[in-house]
Amino acid sequence: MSHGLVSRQARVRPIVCEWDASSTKPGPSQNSEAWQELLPRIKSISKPIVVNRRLGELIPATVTSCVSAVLANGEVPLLLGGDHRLSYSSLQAVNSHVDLSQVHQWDAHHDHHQSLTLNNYSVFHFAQSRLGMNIFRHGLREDGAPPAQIPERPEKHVYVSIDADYLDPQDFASVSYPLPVKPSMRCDIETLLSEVEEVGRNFEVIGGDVVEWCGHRATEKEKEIVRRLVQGVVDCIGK
Ligand SMILES: [Mn+2]
Repeated sequence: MSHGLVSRQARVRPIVCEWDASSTKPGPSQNSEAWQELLPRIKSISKPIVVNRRLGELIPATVTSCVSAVLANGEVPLLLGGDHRLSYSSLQAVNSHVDLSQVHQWDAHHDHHQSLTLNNYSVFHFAQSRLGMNIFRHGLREDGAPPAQIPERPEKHVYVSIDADYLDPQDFASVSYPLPVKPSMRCDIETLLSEVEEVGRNFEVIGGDVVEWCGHRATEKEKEIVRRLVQGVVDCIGK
């Protein structure tokens, strides 16, 4: 452990990766400028690691290496995407550092489709079948999700994965795959932050990601929502 590099004020290390690993609709791949504009306004966060998009097909492996290095340094990784496929790269690293078996996913979709390839709509199918993770979902309104499994042992560490399309498209439209919210549901920033906070109160959050945001076409109001979201996640996972 290199304690000299870890300050109590800033335990969270952002890893910016403006790349769509598998999305057919590009959007979150153009996020570098949006994250660059937003990160200086986030309190208690370390200097970001920016994954250079010229690495191309090597990016998923690079993300795994970066997350692993951040954990080895005693910090908490926060991956800022990019698309949801990248969460798998982060989970692979986290899974090799701690006994992790639960992911909390905020997302309109389950991203748990059976597919021969690992992509942004099969990522949690692979996280469950290959990494043995239980996925606990918030804000889901896509049909056909497999039920969450009851963990066999008490959870200690959890990972939080936030897809920006969790948010109600009436308030937040800068995503590639918006889904309307059902009348019985509330998927606003306040609900999201209170659920993240509750997860943080009950478990040690070992890492997280915010993905699928199309920052390049976000309004100022939407950028402020994402700023609050990232700050809330940082406050939760950096304590
Ligand atoms: Mn989604």
